Amino acid sequence: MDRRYFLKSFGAACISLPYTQYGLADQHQTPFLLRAEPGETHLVGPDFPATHVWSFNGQVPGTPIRVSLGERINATLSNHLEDPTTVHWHGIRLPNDMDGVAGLTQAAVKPGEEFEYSFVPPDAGTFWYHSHVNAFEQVGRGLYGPLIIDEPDPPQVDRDLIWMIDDWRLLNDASISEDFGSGHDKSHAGRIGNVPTVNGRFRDVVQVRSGERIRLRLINASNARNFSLTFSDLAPSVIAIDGQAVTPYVATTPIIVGVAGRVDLIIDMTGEPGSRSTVVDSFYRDSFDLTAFVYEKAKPLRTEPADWPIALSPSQLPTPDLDGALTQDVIIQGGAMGGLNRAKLDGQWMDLRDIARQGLVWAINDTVAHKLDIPPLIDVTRGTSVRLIIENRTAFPHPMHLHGHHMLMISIDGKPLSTPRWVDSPLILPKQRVELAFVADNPGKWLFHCHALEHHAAGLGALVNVT
Ligand SMILES: [Cu+2]
Repeated sequence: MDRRYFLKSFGAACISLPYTQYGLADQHQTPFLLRAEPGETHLVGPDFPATHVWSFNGQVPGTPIRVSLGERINATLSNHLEDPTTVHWHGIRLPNDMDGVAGLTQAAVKPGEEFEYSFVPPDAGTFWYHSHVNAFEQVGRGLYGPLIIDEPDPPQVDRDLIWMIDDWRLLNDASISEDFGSGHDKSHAGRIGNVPTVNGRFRDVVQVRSGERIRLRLINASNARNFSLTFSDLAPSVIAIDGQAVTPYVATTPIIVGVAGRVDLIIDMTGEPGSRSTVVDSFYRDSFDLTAFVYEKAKPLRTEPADWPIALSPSQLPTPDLDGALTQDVIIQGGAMGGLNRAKLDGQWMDLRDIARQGLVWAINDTVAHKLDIPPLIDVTRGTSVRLIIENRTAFPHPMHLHGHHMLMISIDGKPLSTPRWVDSPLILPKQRVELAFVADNPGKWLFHCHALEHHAAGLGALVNVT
């Protein structure tokens, strides 16, 4: 297999006309039905065979679930796969027994069985849902979809678009490479693929009208690929990160969308009719065109950009008490070139080479999380403010996802952020030291883990217990 085949062979010249418009039809029936089932989809375009995927409702991304803030989500997961599965509602502060982590918050749903999820999301914003059983394989095969909670007072735009970005490792016949969870992926950057898609399409484009204002919701559903996006001559304003409002700012540097992260943008389409604006990723050494906006030839919708306000209502999250907070160091160790020699497995110190024989290579505070019934890293009573000091002593970035809560990012490498921001999946770069804080106000045992899915499978996780 040539991992660069698709990116090399189908360069920018290939982006011309849309072969389908990136469209995602919302699901309106309630309860929402999520059939986990095999399916086929043309990820790489009509000139290639369809790719055999696992999906929610036969499509990748799965059907968007969209409700208004305050509305209850009732969703039936119906498992038509040959493997057990669950649904995790990423970024939603929901009751613990609805969190969908097999073996921790519920039993995995067996083939032929169903599970009813029911909860009222407390926050508006851009979220997603995905399998939480063997996620490195199930999410990698397509078991995910967007989850949008609409604000009562959203900023006015002409169109509200979702771009669910994924990264597939395909063979040259467009079939999925079956090497899920390989030792190399576990110990290095995770499963980095060769076919980056937007809404399940490689190198498709989106048609826009000059002058229109778009809200663009970026969701990174990749196993392990992070994105750093530029929008050529456009000047996107960031209005939310990980579903939570930020004070709007015009992005002057590339927009980082780490694994599992979300970024909401407002973009005025300022290009000329008939022109194009390319969206380029440059997170890794080789940059590539992810997609492009292609302007219709029609005359501009408006000549001056709209002057409508773009700020979202501020987040309604509990503010942590930094002075009274419990401080917890979270030292991420291991992996290739990480220099870790020994770690604890089941409380026993072991040589990392012996641990690696079990497919485990990462640790937090010297402890390898190889199963879910490990002693919690943090064990607090409800309402406790917790300050996390995460130190990445490895050679790879780690998107660290905390379930059931949002965390306030306070500082990076000792430098306080001018405006702290709420996150649920912050990307911690190699050698970085990031300070976060949250109020542990949601009772239950919650996963806190690297969302580079192969890293989690290889021991990079911990538990937070709130009683
Ligand atoms: Cu990681």
